[in-house]
Amino acid sequence: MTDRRSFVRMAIVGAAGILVAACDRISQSAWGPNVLGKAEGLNRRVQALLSPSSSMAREYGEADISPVFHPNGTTMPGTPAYQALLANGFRDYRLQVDGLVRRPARLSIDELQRLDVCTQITRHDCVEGWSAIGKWRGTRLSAVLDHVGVDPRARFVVFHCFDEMEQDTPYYESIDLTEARHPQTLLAFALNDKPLPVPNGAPLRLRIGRQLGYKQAKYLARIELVSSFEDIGDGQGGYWEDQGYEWYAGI
Ligand SMILES: Nc1nc2c(c(=O)[nH]1)N[C@H]1C(S)=C(S)[C@@H](COP(=O)(O)O)O[C@H]1N2
Ligand SMILES: [Mo]
Repeated sequence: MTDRRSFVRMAIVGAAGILVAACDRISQSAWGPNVLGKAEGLNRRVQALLSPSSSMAREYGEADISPVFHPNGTTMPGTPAYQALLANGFRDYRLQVDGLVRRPARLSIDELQRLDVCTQITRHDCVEGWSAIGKWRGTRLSAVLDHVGVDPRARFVVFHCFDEMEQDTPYYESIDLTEARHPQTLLAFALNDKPLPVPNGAPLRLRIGRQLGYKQAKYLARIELVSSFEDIGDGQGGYWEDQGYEWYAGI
């Protein structure tokens, strides 16, 4: 157990080092290396770092990037709203951010690019039994939350997508605020140094490092801050969760 812990801790410190290199404003974040440094030798804090709420997903090198990032699920949303945006090269795209926030916003990709942008190479694991490593570039969700100001009553972030799985049943997902504020949680607009391709969720998708593929909502239309997801879809927190999948899909 001790060996495993020190191994995991080394992995965390290593991942934090990569983040320092790859990301613009990690030092301002409570997750930065200062916190890791102070935690050295302090059992309780180290314990907290090893808990699922604060661990880092492994980051990879350029050489590990999969030659093809296999698309899965929806690969071309057929809804008129999406088709209209696509026809105009997503120039009119705005991410709507609302619900329990102080300043609801409609953010263009350009505006998102002016917030805290970060690049990471992480592995995507689908329950169907395939994995792919991709290089994602995107805005930290924590920066978007700070931009709009989260109401203290909010507990979850719900991601509403453009694609419908059945008539009037759009894909959706949700995560709690701890996962939302994790430094590896991004709203990604680029994959492997190119604008996010349509099959992989253009123009914007969620990337969370530590959970399975179905949590990584593509084709983001709207982000809603809520205190409960009881009234959304069938109330289980996501399209696949409504079909019986686990809400917390840790890898
Ligand atoms: N909007 C939307 N997001 C989605 C899906 C989907 O069908 N629609 N499929 C999910 C599943 S099961 C996986 S494995 C990944 C696939 O991402 P990819 O197409 O980039 O490989 O997206 C997830 N996010
Ligand atoms: Mo998946």
